Amino acid sequence: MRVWIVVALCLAGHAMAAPVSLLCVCVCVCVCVCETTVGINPVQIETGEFDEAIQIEEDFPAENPCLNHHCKKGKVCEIDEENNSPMCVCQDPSSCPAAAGEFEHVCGTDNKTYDSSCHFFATKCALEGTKKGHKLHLDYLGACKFLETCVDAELSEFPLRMRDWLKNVLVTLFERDEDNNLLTEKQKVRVQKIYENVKRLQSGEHSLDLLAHDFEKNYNMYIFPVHWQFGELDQHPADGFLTHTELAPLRAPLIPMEHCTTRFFDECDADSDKYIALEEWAACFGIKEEDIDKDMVL
Ligand SMILES: *[C@@H]1O[C@H](CO)[C@@H](O)[C@H](O)[C@H]1NC(C)=O
Ligand SMILES: [Ca+2]
Ligand SMILES: [Ca+2]
Repeated sequence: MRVWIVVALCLAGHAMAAPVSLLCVCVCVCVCVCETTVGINPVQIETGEFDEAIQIEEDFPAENPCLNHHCKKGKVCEIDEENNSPMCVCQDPSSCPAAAGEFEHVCGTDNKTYDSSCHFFATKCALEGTKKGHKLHLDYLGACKFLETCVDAELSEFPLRMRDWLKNVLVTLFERDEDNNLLTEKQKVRVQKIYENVKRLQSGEHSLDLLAHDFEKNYNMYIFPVHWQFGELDQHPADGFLTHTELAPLRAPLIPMEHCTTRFFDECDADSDKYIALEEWAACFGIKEEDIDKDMVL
């Protein structure tokens, strides 16, 4: 049985022009359990790939070296005719599948809308080696739009809601886990403690005062969720630092809804070295230095 977890979030922030800003949080965690009978049968996929291999073998005497040769986003495999070896070359954006709709659009840090992330990465690849290419990143999902500037008062509210959200995501994963192994045994033990705490806030909309109060009162409950999210993102490579690319899965869907996202993560990189270290990450979520534990991330 294969399990896909789609953790979709909507942290909808409605910053009002009025002095009091109303911010609401809504969390939707969808767990899709796709049985092999319902989803794509892996055997079928393998057969399909095999068919392709046979076809290519008709054209090339040796096995296609591009089979099983992985190229990073924005690149495709081509065979170097001279020595019949695979090489990754920039994908032509026009070879990207046409976007199925506006929801596939992405906005780059150049504030240009790209039809899809494929178009974006292909374009970025063509700029490889240039200063422009180095600075270009996928900023957020959806077409570029006007984002309000994040003022100090709003910025200070961001970690309150984000912390609460992280805790709720973990608890929800725990509740749905049963035997799906969404969490490791070690992680489960830690979440169990949060789960069993009846004083925990129910997910949903809370006033910022309540969130701030809960953080003070139940501080220990927030330590693990903050570490856990860091570990989920720090994978390529898992070195205790988050790059822009590693942070993207969290940032990209959040920015169109939370206009403080960019400023929050920029300032989280306290020493401005473009990497968010675990210490920096924990600090911007209000976790005390003595509670930072590298072992909790693994
Ligand atoms: C980015 O593009 C959008 C839509 O074209 C525009 O409304 C917005 O003002 C631009 N933002 C910046 C910072 O230039
Ligand atoms: Ca990393
Ligand atoms: Ca840093």
